Amino acid sequence: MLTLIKLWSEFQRVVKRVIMKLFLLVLGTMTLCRANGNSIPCYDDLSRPQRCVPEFENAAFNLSVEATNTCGEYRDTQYCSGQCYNCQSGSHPARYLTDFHSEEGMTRWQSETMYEDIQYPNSVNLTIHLGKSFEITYIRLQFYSPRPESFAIFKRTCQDCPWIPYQYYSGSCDSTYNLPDSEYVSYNDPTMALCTSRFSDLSPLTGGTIAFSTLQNRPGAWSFDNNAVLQDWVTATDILVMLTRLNTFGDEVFEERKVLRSYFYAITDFSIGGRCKCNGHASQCVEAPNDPYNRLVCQCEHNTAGPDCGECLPLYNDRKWTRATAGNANECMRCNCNSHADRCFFDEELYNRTGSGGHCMECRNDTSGVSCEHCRDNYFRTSPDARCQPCNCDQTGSLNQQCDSSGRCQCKVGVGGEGCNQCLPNYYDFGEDGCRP
Ligand SMILES: [Ca+2]
Repeated sequence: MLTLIKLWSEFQRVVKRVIMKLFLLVLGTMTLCRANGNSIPCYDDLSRPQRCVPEFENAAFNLSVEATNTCGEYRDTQYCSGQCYNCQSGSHPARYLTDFHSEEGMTRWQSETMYEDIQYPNSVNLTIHLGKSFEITYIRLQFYSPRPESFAIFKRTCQDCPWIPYQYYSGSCDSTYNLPDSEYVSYNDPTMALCTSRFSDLSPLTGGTIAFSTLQNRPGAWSFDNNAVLQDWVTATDILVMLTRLNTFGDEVFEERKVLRSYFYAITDFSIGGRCKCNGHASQCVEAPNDPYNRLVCQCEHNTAGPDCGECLPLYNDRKWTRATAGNANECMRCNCNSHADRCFFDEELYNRTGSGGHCMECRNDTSGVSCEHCRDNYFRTSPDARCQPCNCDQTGSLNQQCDSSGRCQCKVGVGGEGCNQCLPNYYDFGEDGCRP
């Protein structure tokens, strides 16, 4: 019986270990590879349009990170962790934040130490430019050093836009960031940035992780599809991590060189989980053609266009551009311009009146009208398929320049002839008042 119990518990241990290994494997591939989670195609098996999304990926993978401070960057410096080591240029560069590394050979970025004066109120910033807007699910940092006493994550949505705080982590929320220590998001302000003290302990001394989930505990997240405020909230083109204050044992007050050199920021991995933002109208993002900055663009479907598929193609504005939802692809609809125009704009008033909002622009072939459906002023045609021709009504002999559908002009009294250009028989004195009998 005893052997049976032993065997059973051994079996359980093996199963647990296998499950853990599998879990780590999945997690590893998710964070380390840029391409992984499934994309959804923009058309179903019957070629009907449906909401589509690019694959879920680590958007930070292999991207360069701008660090305002890196150990050894300008001259060799020392850091101590048990014994002391040299850091020289290239020892712990910022690219090690987003590189591919194995569990055994973890590479890390590292800052200068407190000896070089990086402690609060000085801060160290890490910035990643994603190259286009992404919808961010999480931002994760894996520390080699203890997690900071205070740091913050910001995002912005364009190159010149202001930085918007996502989350503060601090053992001193009140004094460092002037915020309450809270994990509660108010219904009235679903995009407020919180400050939490939960992840700011000195322990673990190494290997601590912090993951910020953009939608966790956010009111309205369950109806994300219809929540424009939260859709904006998860959107970012750049991410900034501001390392504000180092965690210490308090022994730095003695200003002993070796102690000061034992305090620094070091991060092994900086991941950003999310999808390239295409508003439900693309299943792939690709490098923009001929772009010197290697920026990405969506490969737009559903007759949409723009880097984020945020507008309709020029001839597809018959209804207002709308983001795709789970229930509706909201594809852009072609305007009816009778083949006489390549562009149209969405005319809300026209849409409300007729259910079709496409207002054609720059009608060709002397046509005019919201659908280029009739001839422009002072032109005529004999049938809807015929070409529009000029009326050529005589300036002097015609009441106006517009002719009827057979090209007949309206002549003044006593006037006749082609385009009202002469007096009728038995009339004379062709002039501004017509002809006299
Ligand atoms: Ca690394």
